[in-house]
Amino acid sequence: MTKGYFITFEGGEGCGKSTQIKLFTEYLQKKGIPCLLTREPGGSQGAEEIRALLLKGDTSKWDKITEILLFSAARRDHLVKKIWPALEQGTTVISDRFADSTMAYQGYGYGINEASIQMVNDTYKMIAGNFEPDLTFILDIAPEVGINRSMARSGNDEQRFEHMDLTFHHNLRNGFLKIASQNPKRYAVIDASGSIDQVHQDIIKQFEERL
Ligand code: Z5A
Repeated sequence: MTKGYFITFEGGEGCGKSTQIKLFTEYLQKKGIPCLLTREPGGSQGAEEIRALLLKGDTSKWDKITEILLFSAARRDHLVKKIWPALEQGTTVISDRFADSTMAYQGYGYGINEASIQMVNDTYKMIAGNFEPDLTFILDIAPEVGINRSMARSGNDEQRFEHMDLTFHHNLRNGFLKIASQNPKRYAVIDASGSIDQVHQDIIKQFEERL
C-alpha cells in the first residue's frame, strides 16, 4: 500500500490556517483522496490534555525549556497514536501546525537564541528521527492584520500566545520566512492577505505543482 502524504499548515496568529485547511480538505475529498485533518498542539487524546496546559493562562506560565518539552511530548503522542498509523494506511494527513511552529514560536519568537534553536532541533530528532512533512504551507501575513483577525473572534480562551507583544509576532513571522528559505522544495510561502478564495487558489496551485 502506498503511504499517504503528510501536509502541514503554518503561520502566525489569525493567518487563516483553519479556514484554508477546511477548504483544502474538501478539495482533496472531492478528488477522492482519503485524508485526515488534525492539529497541534493536540490531535490525540493525550496531546489534547497537554494542549490545555500550554494554551491557557499567563504568557509567562512556563519557562522556555519546559515549553519546548511540553510541545514535544504532545507531538510524540500525536505521531505515535494518530499521524504515523494513518500514513501507513495510505491516508493523507493534514495538520494545523506541526514542528515548524515550535521552531518559529519557541526558537525565534523570543529573539534569536542559538541554544533554544539547537534544543528545538535536538528534541525533534529524539521524538521523530528523520521524519518530516512532504509539503508545508506557510501562510504569511503582517502580524497587525492577523492579530486583529483573531482577536475579533469571541469565545476563545486559548489566547496565551496572542497576548505576546508585537516584537514577538514580528520575530515569529521572520522565523517562519527564514525556515522556508532554508528548504524551498518543501515549503510553499503563501500570501495570506488576499481574499479567502484567492488564498485557496494559491494553495491548490502550489499543491498541484509540487505533489
Ligand atoms: N504553538 C507553539 O507555540 N508551538 C508549537 O509547537 C505549536 C503551537 C504546535 C495554538 O495554535 C497556539 O500554539 C499558537 C501557536 C502555539 N498560537 N496562538 N494563539 P492554534 O493554531 O490553535 O491557534 P492560532 O494560530 O491562533 O490559530 P487560529 O486562531 O485558529 O487562527 P487561524 O487558524 O490562523 O485563522 P482562522 O481561524 O482561519 O481565521 C481567523 C479569523 O480570520 C476568522 O474569523 C476567519 O473568518 C478570518 N479570516 C480567515 N481568512 C481570511 C481572509 N483571507 N480574509 C479575511 N478574514 C479571514
